[in-house]
Amino acid sequence: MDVELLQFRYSPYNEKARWALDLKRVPHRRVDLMPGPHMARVRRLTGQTATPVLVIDGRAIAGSAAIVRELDQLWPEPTLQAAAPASTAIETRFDDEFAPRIRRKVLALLLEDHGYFCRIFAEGQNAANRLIYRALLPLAQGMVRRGNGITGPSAIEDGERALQEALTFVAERSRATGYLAGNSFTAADLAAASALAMVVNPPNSTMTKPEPMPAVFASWVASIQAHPGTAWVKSIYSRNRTA
Ligand SMILES: N[C@@H](CCC(=O)N[C@@H](CS)C(=O)NCC(=O)O)C(=O)O
Repeated sequence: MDVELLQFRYSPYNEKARWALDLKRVPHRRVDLMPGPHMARVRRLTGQTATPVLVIDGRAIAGSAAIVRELDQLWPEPTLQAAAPASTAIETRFDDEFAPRIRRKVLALLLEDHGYFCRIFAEGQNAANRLIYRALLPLAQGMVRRGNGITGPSAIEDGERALQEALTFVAERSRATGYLAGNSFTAADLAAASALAMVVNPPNSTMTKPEPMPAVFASWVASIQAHPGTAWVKSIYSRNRTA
């Protein structure tokens, strides 16, 4: 089978798709898209603009949950129990509630440093594309804010609240077995760890941010390092994030 992932490098939903592909050892290609210029290509394939998009033998699948389900059917081992209600409920909570709220604060802080924003989101592009992206960002940043619901300081404060709620949720929920749904790694763990990786910044991973991080972002990352939820994300990454 020919498998191609159209992705953004630093995105929780794209990380979910990458992680599922890696876990199941599915041979595939990854195409890095830049937020903004990605729209035409993704819309042509799927009728909407969000990444990740997985193309299997020419058939495009949009949405991380749909992708993980499809991968679980086509490559059942190891199972992510992507269709099991206990796992799906937690996955949906992270996909639809926690990740978008946390992402608002992440993007708002990153947009304070255009050089760093471009370094992150244009990584892997050629020099010309990087230059164009940097030049367009002052114009495009309004679109990024609007598209992600960054309406003002209250949206950013809410991102912090969501992060704390989500860290507490995983710390408590994983206490019994080390996992969020049952006693093995499922789509719930995949979604939660990928969402929290935006701020936990697990080392040596596809979500590790380039150094040096902007000071404000670095101190945010530092502020949660002692949280038991952060310890859970790091341990899940070191145990289950096979590259
Ligand atoms: N519910 C979707 C959300 C995907 C999403 O929000 N993707 C973002 C990146 S983090 C994106 O591609 N945004 C650009 C756009 O929507 O045009 C999923 O699970 O895949």
